[in-house]
Amino acid sequence: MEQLQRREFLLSTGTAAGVLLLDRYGPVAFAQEAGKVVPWSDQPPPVPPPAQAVIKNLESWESLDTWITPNDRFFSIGHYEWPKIDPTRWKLDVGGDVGTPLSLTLDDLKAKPRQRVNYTLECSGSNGLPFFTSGIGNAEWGGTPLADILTAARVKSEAIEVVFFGADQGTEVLRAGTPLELKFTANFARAMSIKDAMNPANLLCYEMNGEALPADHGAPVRLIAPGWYGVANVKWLRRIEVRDTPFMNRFMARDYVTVREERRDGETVVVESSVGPCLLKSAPARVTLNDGHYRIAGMAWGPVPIAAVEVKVDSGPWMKAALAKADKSPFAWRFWHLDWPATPGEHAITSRAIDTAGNVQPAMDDPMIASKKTYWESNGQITRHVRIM
Ligand SMILES: Nc1nc2c(c(=O)[nH]1)N[C@H]1C(S)=C(S)[C@@H](COP(=O)(O)O)O[C@H]1N2
Ligand SMILES: [Mo]
Repeated sequence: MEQLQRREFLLSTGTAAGVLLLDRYGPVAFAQEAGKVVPWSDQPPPVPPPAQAVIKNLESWESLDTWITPNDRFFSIGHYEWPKIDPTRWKLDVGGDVGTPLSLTLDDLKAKPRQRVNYTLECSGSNGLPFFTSGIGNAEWGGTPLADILTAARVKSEAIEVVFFGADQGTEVLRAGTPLELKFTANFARAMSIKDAMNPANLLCYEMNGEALPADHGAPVRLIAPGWYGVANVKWLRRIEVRDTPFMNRFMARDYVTVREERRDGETVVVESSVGPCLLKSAPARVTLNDGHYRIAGMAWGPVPIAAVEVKVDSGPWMKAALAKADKSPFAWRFWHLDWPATPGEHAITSRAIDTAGNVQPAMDDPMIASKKTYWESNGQITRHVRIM
């Protein structure tokens, strides 16, 4: 990765070094805005101690300045323990409603066809809490297709879901503080419909940016589910269980649940939904000053390809940003920038993404965002503040 960082270039739309980087990643534009970063004046507070056990390695938006996020600068989330697993003794069991249960070693998986995908992984809590504003990174993930493994296990016709269990465990408490309090030990797990699990993009992943998958990112093997929020990408995989009833653990049905008030025929309906596929979003990442010229730069991503990004300064009109060349992967973020003739003073900078289906990233006062009670799936437009001297 070190060598990669030294060879970062401007986008093809940039000035001096408008170069496409051709290397083992293929023809991918790497973006780093030239010039000096003008820091945002609205810096997020530090991660408070209780959350420090869950969130590691959170970088500021300003420092997420490469199209591929290097492994050592990629945030990570662990809700229970952070297991260190001996890969030589590790096995992945595939069982439940299958005709042929499997038990696979890392070498078994590595002997199968290898596939790589550029996928931007965002935690659904990102931008939902004051201190958690950049839970996102883009990597090239490598592994073997999950669909082939499920096919080999022969999923039974009555099955409806695939559950992915991590090796990490923790204590769960229900009805805390009441006479009916229940405590039990559970593994991290998430479920997917058979159809979603069979998506050919899903990987049993053991490589991140060409290196062995790091421990904090789920070594030896994790699920990579392109197009989904981070929580679906179960790390430290231990067991895959095919089931004929819905799986309703903490990460499907208690936490990582979005609670929203929706209007239906003049009535308010409270809708509780499990965090699922990622949503259309963009963020202003940084303002740079180069030779007297200001530039606003950021990223846009979502389930449908990005068609445009617009930027608003203060209460001015929406202005079209220049989009970087699209990567061949539909799951990776796109860099964008806008040259900005800034005037001295404090300014508010907002971006919004528009996808090829015509969807627009919602404003913060859009009912989809404003009527949301929980901090998950916070894809509302982000406003940052900057002071120009
Ligand atoms: N086993 C396990 N997998 C997990 C988690 C976890 O706590 N345990 N956290 C999930 C969440 S909430 C996110 S956002 C992503 C983060 O992936 P990363 O740590 O590689 O960035 O991992 C997901 N996979
Ligand atoms: Mo997450």
